[in-house]
Amino acid sequence: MSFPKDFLWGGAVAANQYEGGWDAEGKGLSTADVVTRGSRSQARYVTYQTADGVVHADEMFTLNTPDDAKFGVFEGFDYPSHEAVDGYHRFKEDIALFAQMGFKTFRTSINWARIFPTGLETEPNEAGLKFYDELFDECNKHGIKPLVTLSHYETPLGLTNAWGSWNDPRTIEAFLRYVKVVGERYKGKVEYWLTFNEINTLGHGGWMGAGVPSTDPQKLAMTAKHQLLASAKAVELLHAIDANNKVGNMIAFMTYYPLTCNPDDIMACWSEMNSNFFYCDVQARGYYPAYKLKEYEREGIDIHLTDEEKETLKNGTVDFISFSYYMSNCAAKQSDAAETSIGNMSMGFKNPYLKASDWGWQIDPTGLRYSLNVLYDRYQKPLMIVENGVGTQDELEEGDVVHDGAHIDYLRDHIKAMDQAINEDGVELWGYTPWGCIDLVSASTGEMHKRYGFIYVDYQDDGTGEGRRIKKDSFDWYKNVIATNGDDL
Ligand code: BGP
Repeated sequence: MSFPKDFLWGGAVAANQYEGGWDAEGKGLSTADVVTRGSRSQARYVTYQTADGVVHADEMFTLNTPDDAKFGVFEGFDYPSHEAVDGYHRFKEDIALFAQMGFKTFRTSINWARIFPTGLETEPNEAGLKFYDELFDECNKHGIKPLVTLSHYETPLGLTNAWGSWNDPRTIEAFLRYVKVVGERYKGKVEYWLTFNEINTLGHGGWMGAGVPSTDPQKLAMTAKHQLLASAKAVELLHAIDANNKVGNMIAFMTYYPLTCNPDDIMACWSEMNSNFFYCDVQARGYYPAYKLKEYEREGIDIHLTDEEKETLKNGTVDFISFSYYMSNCAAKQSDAAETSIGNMSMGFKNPYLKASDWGWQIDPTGLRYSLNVLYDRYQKPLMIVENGVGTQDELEEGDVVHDGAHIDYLRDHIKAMDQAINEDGVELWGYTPWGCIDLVSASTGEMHKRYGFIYVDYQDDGTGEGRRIKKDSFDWYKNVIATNGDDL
């Protein structure tokens, strides 16, 4: 067992799931701020009003709103991102706890709407910039390198209301204005950047990743093109601002296995894997892959890719590839025999060899080793695992203890798989930031009781609790993992 000497152990959160302070000090609304709480059986809804004055709440993943829809916050709905776990006021306490665990890096996002409240302004909001100055200073003070996602499901809502957000190419310019401001402001404080969180979720609908209230394939293809161009330009821009900057992409890697050795299932699996690879192919290789262009052609989709845009994609390839990994799934052309399996924004068939979490996500450490190899072999670029973990319902017991053995078991097995990928297979892996290192609001359900953290936060789904931070059993376990650089699991 040996991890590289300067391996970046840490943890990850996102602004909208961690900070709260939704309207603090000039912050505008982001797309996450109009998404209601859901539950395991009830999906999350997005709120908006139509010209006739009627308020609507439609399902986030299948959203197709009328053209006159204006998105906003309406009374009578519960919006979990508004308070989240109050990181906005408590980040110093939290970073001190991360430092106790020995974090080398901390992944969080900048909430774009703190800096440009509607996305349309030409001058940034100084209070928002100052907040992240303090946050990054606090990290650096403890020797923790910030790993910053520029866009993690929190596009300024003003862009959606003005012109349909990322479906419109003007959003590329708005984004680059923001990237320039934060790149220059945090020069010397932030060296590791990620462009769009899980950019491939655009394959499942436009709201979460892009604030586009549509599932129309032509619109989603244009939205994807605009984000891919913006990502490439952001890479160039951040390199120009500081040659030390390292800029990565971020994809949700949903490993698929063929359900059977039926060649039709192999092809179904290949096609599912391509939906993982497509965005990464463009961001890492600098051009649209042939299989995607043919798919667009078949479906009558035209993305009007110009020579200049091709050049932009070529010049803005990423320095490293980052991804989230939670689970694997099986693919089949069709199967009446197997049960379906849900997952991190993916659907598939159940794998009889795997167990699943309480939320049905199939647990598969070997799938992580496989994924690391597949990605490294395909792109030959350094990798970072920037999300990994299992959501559980943890109990705060008397005496302020939380026995979260399920987290420890999950993470231990996945770290072993990383070790094998590095030491037996030769994969270059820079770092590991397990998801929700402190409990936070779930992205898919908005619930508090789906917990990933090393640190328990005593907020409950009904909004009760004081937000106290309590170390779980996994806190000391992970501290020791980092102290021994992965030798003692
Ligand atoms: C990823 C997102 C995160 C995060 C995680 C866990 O898709 O990037 O924001 O929340 O999944 O998902 P959930 O919160 O739904 O359990």
